[in-house]
Amino acid sequence: MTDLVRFGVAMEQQLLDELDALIERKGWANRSEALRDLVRRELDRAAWGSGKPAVATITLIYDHHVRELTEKLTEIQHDFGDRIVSALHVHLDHDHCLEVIAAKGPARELEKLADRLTNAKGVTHGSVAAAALPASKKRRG
Ligand code: NI
Repeated sequence: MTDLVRFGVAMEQQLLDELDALIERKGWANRSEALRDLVRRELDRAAWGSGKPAVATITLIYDHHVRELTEKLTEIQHDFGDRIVSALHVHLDHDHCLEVIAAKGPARELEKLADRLTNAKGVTHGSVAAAALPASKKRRG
């Protein structure tokens, strides 16, 4: 773990009580761990839509009988071919497919990719989990 820096936080008693209740529910070890997680989550949210490096998984459920939908989803993925790391396709039942796509690149581009896929007509479920790509000490340039 990298060096930790201590700092003081002031907040209203009621807000602190709510934070402690949340910590209990979510299973964080302590307030510091909770604040670190919450700050990271907010940084991920802020990075989304920026040019910063990010990773994302895009989950889709769709009815493959919808006319030209499968072709459309494939075409979108080819447009972003160099951003897609891996894709998993599961034939859920006679009608439905589940697709999980892992992508890496500038957050703004991943957002575009996710929007196009999840908004495609016939996609019944679309969700995205995104995170700012953690800085790597080994990465150059
Ligand atoms: Ni399928």
